[in-house]
Amino acid sequence: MSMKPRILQHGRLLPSVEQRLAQDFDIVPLWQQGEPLAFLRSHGEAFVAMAASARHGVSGELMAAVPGLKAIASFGADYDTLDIAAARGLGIQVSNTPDVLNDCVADLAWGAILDIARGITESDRFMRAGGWMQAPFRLSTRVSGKRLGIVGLGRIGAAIARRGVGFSMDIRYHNRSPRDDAPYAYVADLAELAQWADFMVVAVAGGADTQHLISSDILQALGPEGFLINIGRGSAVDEAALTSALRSRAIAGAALDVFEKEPCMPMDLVGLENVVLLPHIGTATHETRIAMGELVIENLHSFFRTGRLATPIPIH
Ligand code: 8YV
Repeated sequence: MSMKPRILQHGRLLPSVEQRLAQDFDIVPLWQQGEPLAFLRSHGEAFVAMAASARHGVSGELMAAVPGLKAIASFGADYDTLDIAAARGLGIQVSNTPDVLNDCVADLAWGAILDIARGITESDRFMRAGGWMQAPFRLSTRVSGKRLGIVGLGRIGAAIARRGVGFSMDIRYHNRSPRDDAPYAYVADLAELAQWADFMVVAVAGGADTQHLISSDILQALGPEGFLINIGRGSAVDEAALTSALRSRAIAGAALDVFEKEPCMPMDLVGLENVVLLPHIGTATHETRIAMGELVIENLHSFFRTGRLATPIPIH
């Protein structure tokens, strides 16, 4: 009999992370057991811990089908796809993988800001199509020294803001409440921040609290000179309103790493030049994905050693 603690794994992880998990734990991959709920009805009692991923999420129904479940270690910073209320009700601890991904997500946010303002991928398309032979590329928009509005000054938002200092940006932010450790001006009214900002970066988590926070009114406030960058969650932006704002040039442009119904996006965006489209790659570097995997493993070890996860999600 294996001496390794047994873990239920829900959803695939990076192959290297799965290999590392298998070194330390006896993994039972749920997706290989036929119909998950039927499998759990007969075998659910064998598990106290689960490795999961923000991409696949964990429903309350699945949690309830594992009667002895005490801990879920999820791969990803956000946990909008996990039924946290159900976990609380069932006495299940949940961990995420915060901090280790801040830098790479913030780097990508800056790539997106520079791209949409300076037309980097657009000019790449222009080069490949032989456009330079016909005429010089269009003029673009300066970034340095402009106004940067951060929606959601959490750990990722703060990493984005710090980089903005290097670009001599004037930085303000909107949050549910001001942060006393932030050296940037707090703007309580999101529409006011949008009106002020040249570049507005959305770095909020998903879920009911932020659903369509960026509404058609906020886009109107951002205005025809303003750019929207979203590296948080697609659900935070009203995508239909954004698509029409981009089409009518009610805003100058957008760079999007996240969408409402991934891996789909509104096909109307494909024909627009004033949008940069990215396939949810904020955390997708070798280094960050490995660090996220290590943190999942650390959480599981901590749970089996002490009964507590190492990086439990914050209690709201
Ligand atoms: C992806 C993310 O969800 O950490 C997050 O919240 O958005 C990303 O890391 C990742 O694919 C997790 O599976």
